[in-house]
Amino acid sequence: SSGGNSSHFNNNLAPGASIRAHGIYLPKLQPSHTHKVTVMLDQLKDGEKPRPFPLHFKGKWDGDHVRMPFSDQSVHQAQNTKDSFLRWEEIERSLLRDFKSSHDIEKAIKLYNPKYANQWNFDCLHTFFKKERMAAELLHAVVPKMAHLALALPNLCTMPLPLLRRDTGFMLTMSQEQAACLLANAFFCTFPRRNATGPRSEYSAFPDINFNRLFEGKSDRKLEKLSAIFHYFRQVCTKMPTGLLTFHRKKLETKVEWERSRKLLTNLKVQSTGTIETEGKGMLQVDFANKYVGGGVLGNGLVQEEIRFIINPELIVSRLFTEVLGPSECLIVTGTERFSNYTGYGDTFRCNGPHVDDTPRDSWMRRQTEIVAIDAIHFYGYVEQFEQQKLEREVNKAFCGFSCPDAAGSLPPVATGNWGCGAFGGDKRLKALLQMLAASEAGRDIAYFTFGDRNLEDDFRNIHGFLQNQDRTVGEVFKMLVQFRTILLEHSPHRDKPQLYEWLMHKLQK
Ligand code: AR6
Repeated sequence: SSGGNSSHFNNNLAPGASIRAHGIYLPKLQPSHTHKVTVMLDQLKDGEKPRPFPLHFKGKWDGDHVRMPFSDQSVHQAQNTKDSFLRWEEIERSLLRDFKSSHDIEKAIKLYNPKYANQWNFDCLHTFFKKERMAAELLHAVVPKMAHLALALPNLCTMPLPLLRRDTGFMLTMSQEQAACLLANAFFCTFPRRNATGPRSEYSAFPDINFNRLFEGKSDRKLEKLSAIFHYFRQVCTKMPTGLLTFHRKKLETKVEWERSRKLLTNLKVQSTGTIETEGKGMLQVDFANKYVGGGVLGNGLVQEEIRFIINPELIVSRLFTEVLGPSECLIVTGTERFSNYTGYGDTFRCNGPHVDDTPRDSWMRRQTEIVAIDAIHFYGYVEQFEQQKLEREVNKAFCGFSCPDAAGSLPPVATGNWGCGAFGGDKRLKALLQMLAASEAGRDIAYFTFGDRNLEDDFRNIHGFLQNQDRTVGEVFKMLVQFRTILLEHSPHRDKPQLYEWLMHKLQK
């Protein structure tokens, strides 16, 4: 095919210039063999909580579904006698207590997790409640409501939740209320079989979901995270949001032959100020993910992905059912709401009060916030990034995230930035080009946020303009990247290291 991509941006739009709202046509929401919907569709009403579907729980206790804590198969063997207890009954008894201090939260959780009573510590949670100005109010007004929300699980999540397994394209649509209920259960650590660690545990290929790790140890980062988590629960326990969320595990179906692609480059807007989540409103927003989605969100991690999961906590629900991502897979989550403001990054991250999200909803009642989790390769050196296999892996991963072959209408731009170039050690200039190729192949423009890097802003804008003016194709540029490795390997250590963009411009000068 030839180029002629329709584009959202004029080349090099001035910062702040407005971009056309996208006009994607959404088909009617209906379940299929690859799309589970856990609410009653014929009774959806704007502003009203969706009703769960089916009316009564149909149990599934197997390797294809989330093992629910209220299942009658979730039992706990007493130590001395042969008696067994329904774990859910213990959970109910335990959570219907008075929470006088954070120690009662610890006691409650340990009661139905006796195996871990000596392993888990709740030091961070206790520190949080000691420091928190609103501690008393949280304990008497919010925590009991969270407990009730957790205990509503058998009535709210009546459909067995499929595990989104490796290499299966699958969609799961649920209500924000169901997500809140699942998160309340994660907070109170009720999910069975999710605590064992080690390669042979049943869920070793899944991220962890119970919150115990967030409560332990001494960590200023976790204190900030807890603050955001309680913003979320305070909000949903006061006024439950009424929208829907979709989790879509997506796999690249047809391989792109990158060297042969004749697509032209789409448009780019690059700026050194702004963030993906704020300035990228209405666009497809990239999550610089771990293959275990959410990465260290329940531990000490606090970079781009973890921050996003903490301010949009409904993203954390994906950890319940999303198996580790394979090399050409991604997870797209649509509809999550932001509940916290923040400043800083990493150690300087501060949760800065509640956030009111007024993002409009689409015809599926989802907030129009589409986030795509793509995990880059963790690199430790420069040259290896240009190995053809690795270039292909990265560009395929990005293309899996950006492409939307069935969409009618023009796709919104991709809001991204230095994907894979922080914790994962990638080279920004290379990753910018690879994402540009993936977006061009997918026919979408890019809004690229360099996160304060002014040189990158100029350099990327220049090289993109240069290539676009010459009508260079995706295939031509990709081939040049492959070639650059030879240049790197051949260059004499006594001379300056060849610079990717300079070399490209030199080679392609017409
Ligand atoms: N908007 C735009 N750019 C940003 C933003 C933002 N909100 N936040 C950061 N950046 P990093 P990775 C820029 O390190 O290298 C997590 O633990 C900033 O320049 O989060 O792909 C995951 O779970 C930053 O240096 O992504 C994975 O385990 C750069 O983006 C791992 O980190 C990269 O952000 C992924 O690491």
